[in-house]
Amino acid sequence: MSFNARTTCEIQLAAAVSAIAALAVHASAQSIVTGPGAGVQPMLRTFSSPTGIPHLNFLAFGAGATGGVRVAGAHISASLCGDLISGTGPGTTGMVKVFNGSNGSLLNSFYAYGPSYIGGVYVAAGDVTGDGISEVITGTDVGAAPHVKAFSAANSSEIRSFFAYSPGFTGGVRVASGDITGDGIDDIITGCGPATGSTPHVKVFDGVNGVEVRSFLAFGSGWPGGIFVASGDINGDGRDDIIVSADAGATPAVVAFSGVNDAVLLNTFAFESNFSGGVRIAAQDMNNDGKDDIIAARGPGGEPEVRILSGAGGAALGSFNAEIDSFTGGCYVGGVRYPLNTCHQDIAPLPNGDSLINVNDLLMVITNWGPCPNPQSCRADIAPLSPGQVGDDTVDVNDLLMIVTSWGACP
Ligand SMILES: [Ca+2]
Ligand SMILES: [Ca+2]
Ligand SMILES: [Ca+2]
Ligand SMILES: [Ca+2]
Repeated sequence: MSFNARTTCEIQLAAAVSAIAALAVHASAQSIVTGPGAGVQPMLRTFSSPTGIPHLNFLAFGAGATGGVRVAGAHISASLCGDLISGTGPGTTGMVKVFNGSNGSLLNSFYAYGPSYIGGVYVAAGDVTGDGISEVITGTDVGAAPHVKAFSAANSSEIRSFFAYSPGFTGGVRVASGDITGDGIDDIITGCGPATGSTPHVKVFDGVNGVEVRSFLAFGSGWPGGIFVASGDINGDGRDDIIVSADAGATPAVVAFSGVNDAVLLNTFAFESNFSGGVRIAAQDMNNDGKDDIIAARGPGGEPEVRILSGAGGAALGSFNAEIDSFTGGCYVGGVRYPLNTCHQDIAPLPNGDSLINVNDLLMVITNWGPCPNPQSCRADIAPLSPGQVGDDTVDVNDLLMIVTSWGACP
C-alpha cells in the first residue's frame, strides 16, 4: 500500500516537473529591436513580446544623427541574451555599432564604408563563418554602388565584400541573412532599393564564399520602388526561408518564399491595403511554435506601428507602437533570438536573465513586492510552482525564498 502511494506520488511529481519544464520553455523571450526612421533622435529600443513589453532604450548614435537607425538582432557576446546591431541612416558618417542585448553596453563600432561615406548603412546579422557567432552584414544606401560586406562583430575585420548588383545601380541594397542552402552556414540575402529602372530583384549569396546561388524577382518586374528582405524558417521545415516586402509607393505586400525551392509560402498585406508607406521586415519565432514569425514595421506616413504576423498562415499575433504615436517617420525592425532559459529563478536582467541567480534577481523580487500589476513585473512572481501555473500573482516572501534557495548558476 505504501509502495503504491509512493509510486502515485512519484508519478504526480514527474508530471509536475514536466509541466514546469514546459512552462519554462514558453517563458523564454524572443525579442524585437526597433530603430526610428528619419527625423528623430536615434533611439534604439527592444521589446520582449508580440504586444511590445519594453526592455531597453538608448541612443544608438549621437543625438544629432537623425537619419534613422537600421537594426538587426545578433548573437555575439557570451551572455544568454541576443545582441543588437545598428547602422546609421543617410546624412551622417556611415557607422555600425554593436551592443550587448541584455544591457545595451557597446561591444564594437566601426565605419563599414570608410569615414567619408555618409550614405546610410543597412545591417543584418548572420553566422557566415560557422563558428556560432554572428557576423555583421552591411549594404550601402541610395547613391552608392550596391556594396555588401560582412565583418567580424568582435574586431571589425572584413570577411566578405562584393557588389550584389551591377556597380552602376545606386538605389541601395537591403540585406538579410539565413541559411538558404542548408549547409548550416548563414547565407547573405539582398534586395534592391528604389531607383529608376530598379526591379524587385532578390539574390542569395553563399555565406561561405560570397558566390551567387539564387536570383529571382519577388514581384512583377515593373516595380521600381524597392524591396526589403528578411529570413527565417516560417514553415518549420528546418530551412530558412526568404521574406520580401514592398517599400513605399505600393500596397503593404509581404511575400515569403521557401528557402528550399522559392515556392511562395505566404502572400499577405502587413497593414491595411491602402497604406503605401512601405514595410520593413524581420523574422523571429515570437510565439514559440517552432515557426519563425514575420515582424513588420510601417514605413513613413502612419503611426510607428510594428505588427507580428504568424509564420504559420499570417494571422496577427500582436502589435505595438515603437515610438510615440505622433511620430510618422516609420521604423526599422530586427528579431533577437534568445536561447531557451530553463531557469525560472533567473529573472534579471529582463527579458531573459543571465543564467546566474544572484543579487540582481533578489533585488528584482524586492522592488516588485506586492500584487502583480503587469506581466513584466510579474517575472518576479515565481513561487509557488504548481502544475499549469507559475506564481500566484503576488510577489512575496515565497518568491524571495525561491531565489535564495536556488542561489548560484542556473543548472
Ligand atoms: Ca561567425
Ligand atoms: Ca548556407
Ligand atoms: Ca522553411
Ligand atoms: Ca511562430
